[in-house]
Amino acid sequence: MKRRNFLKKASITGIGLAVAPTITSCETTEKKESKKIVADTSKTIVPVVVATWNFKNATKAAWEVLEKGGMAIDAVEQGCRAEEADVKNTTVGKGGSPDRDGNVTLDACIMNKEGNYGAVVCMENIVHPVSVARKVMEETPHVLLAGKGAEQFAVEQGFKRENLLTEASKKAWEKWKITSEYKPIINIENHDTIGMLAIDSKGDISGACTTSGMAYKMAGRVGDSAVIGSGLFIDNTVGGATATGMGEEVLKTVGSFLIVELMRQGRTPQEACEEGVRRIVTSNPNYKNFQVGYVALNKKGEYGCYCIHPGFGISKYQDGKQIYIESSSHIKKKV
Ligand code: SD4
Repeated sequence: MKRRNFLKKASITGIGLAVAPTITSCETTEKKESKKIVADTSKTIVPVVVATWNFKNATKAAWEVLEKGGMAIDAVEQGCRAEEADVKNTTVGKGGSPDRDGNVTLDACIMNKEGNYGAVVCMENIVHPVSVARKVMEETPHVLLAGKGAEQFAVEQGFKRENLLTEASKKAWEKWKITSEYKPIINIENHDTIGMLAIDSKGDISGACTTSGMAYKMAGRVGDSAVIGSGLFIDNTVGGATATGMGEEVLKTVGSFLIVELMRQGRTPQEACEEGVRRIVTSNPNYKNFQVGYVALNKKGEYGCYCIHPGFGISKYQDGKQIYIESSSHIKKKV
């Protein structure tokens, strides 16, 4: 089959409705209209972008790149930048919650269709770590820069230094300090990290992930989000996966790499995400006290998502339409 035909846009309506497999096995409830999304899965619908959580502005920004025929790598960078600049998101970029000493430290990575990867960890004072990660990928012989070195590189590349601690995040931190006993927080509510996967009209996939990490973490703590294979993994022959939640657990199971490898072996994105979560809950009896959520997208444009606790979901922009999809979860009721 000709590549162009293979990638041809398909209609969401039509014969496929009779077959009625959902485009994903996620619980595909559209929140606003509360209707089931069904599609003809025999055809591929590209371009498409999916992201952790309900990030409307981010998927819109990514879609604006994709609909003009832009590359997936540009789409995921632009999408992640939208969250990094949003001071209301306390888990990403400017306005992100600081560590327990009051310093905002950011982790971000990006991975392209050639399997190249760039990342920064524990970087301060720069609003857009995802763009610095891209510079690491494209302008250096390295893949990962940390701390002061990452910040210095960013400044050399023309990024401006800025205070990332907003009045609101400073106030919240000061409040936390009163009762915290200086203990880093591990809970299921500290979320809103963005992991994003996109396929462009050429059928190529890229991904990015960006976070300020766990709120009030220990100084120097690095989570999964910027670590290749954990918070993100892309293989342009298979698809991609990304993670949100308790980074330590994702790191220990190399979650995103695992999910991509499972898809390579024939699992659907949904099955692969479920297995990724299963690895964590079977090895950690404490799993009720933290959240992990995965999103996966294969090269056919099929996606899946799964998490430990209810409350996780993914945003998607495809075929000019934006939707939010609630994820099914290992634990069925809120604990
Ligand atoms: C981390 N995985 O640093 C990140 C946190 C996160 O939504 O995803 N929050 O562990």
